Amino acid sequence: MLFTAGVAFLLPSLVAAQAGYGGPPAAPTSNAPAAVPTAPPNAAGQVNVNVAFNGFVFSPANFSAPTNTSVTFWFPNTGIDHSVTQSSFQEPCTYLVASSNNTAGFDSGLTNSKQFTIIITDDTKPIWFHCKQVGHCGMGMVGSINANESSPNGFAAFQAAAQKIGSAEVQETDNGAVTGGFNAVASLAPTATGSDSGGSTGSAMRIGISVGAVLLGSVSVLAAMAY
Ligand SMILES: *[C@@H]1O[C@H](CO)[C@@H](O)[C@H](O)[C@H]1NC(C)=O
Ligand SMILES: *[C@@H]1O[C@H](CO)[C@@H](O)[C@H](O)[C@H]1NC(C)=O
Ligand SMILES: *[C@@H]1O[C@H](CO)[C@@H](O)[C@H](O)[C@H]1NC(C)=O
Ligand SMILES: *[C@@H]1O[C@H](CO)[C@@H](O)[C@H](O)[C@H]1NC(C)=O
Ligand SMILES: [Cu+2]
Repeated sequence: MLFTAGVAFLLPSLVAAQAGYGGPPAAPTSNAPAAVPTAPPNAAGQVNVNVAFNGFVFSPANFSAPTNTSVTFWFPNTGIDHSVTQSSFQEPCTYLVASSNNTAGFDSGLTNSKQFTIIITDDTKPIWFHCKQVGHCGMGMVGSINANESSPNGFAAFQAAAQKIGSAEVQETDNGAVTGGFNAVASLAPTATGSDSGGSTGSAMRIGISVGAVLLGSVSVLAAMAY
């Protein structure tokens, strides 16, 4: 308890930002919406991505991740649904389906207040994705994993292609979550944020995780400040 209070004293803004895990809702300290479950710091072999935490963007939107990395997308509860929907470089705002064998990309479906995880299965191939909420992809709400910026098919070119579609973006059908995918696979539909801490003691565990995340967050903030 004293320890937690000490952390809160040192890091009031981080504590407020992390309150979505299980603490009481915090008053907004910036124009970020209140009670948004923000992505915790990355663990080994794992990357967290914020979905529209502050503006209609994935954050980070472009990164590399070795095979077997687990990538978890954190959806806010701001009243606007978003998705993580696999696409192709050629068609940034269109769900990827291979008509030849009827194989489909991963898709969280439009959702909020959830987390959605994909596992990288081939880090030698780029993975492209977008938000299917109509208008968002055209505004540049797209992302890539293991894209090669030195090739013609980099993230910058992908996002520019999405923005070129702009308001001409076509509304896609939403059939809910689709597991599977190309070069990265989802094995589960989105789950409630924090539900992986499990069971009837979940709430207490989430508070524990939250404090741990705040401590880790403070370490990375301090590390970042050192540079
Ligand atoms: C995208 O990520 C890759 C891999 O980390 C990096 O090499 C590239 O420079 C990034 N592209 C942009 C536009 O930031
Ligand atoms: C990925 O995980 C699978 C299953 O554990 C393992 O067989 C494979 O060797 C791993 N690949 C890499 C590149 O780590
Ligand atoms: C289906 O087609 C896609 C694209 O051509 C390919 O990447 C994938 O491996 C194929 N899947 C199967 C099961 O044949
Ligand atoms: C990235 O693309 C460039 C240009 O096409 C190519 O020379 C390079 O080998 C690629 N890098 C990787 C890691 O695939
Ligand atoms: Cu969106």
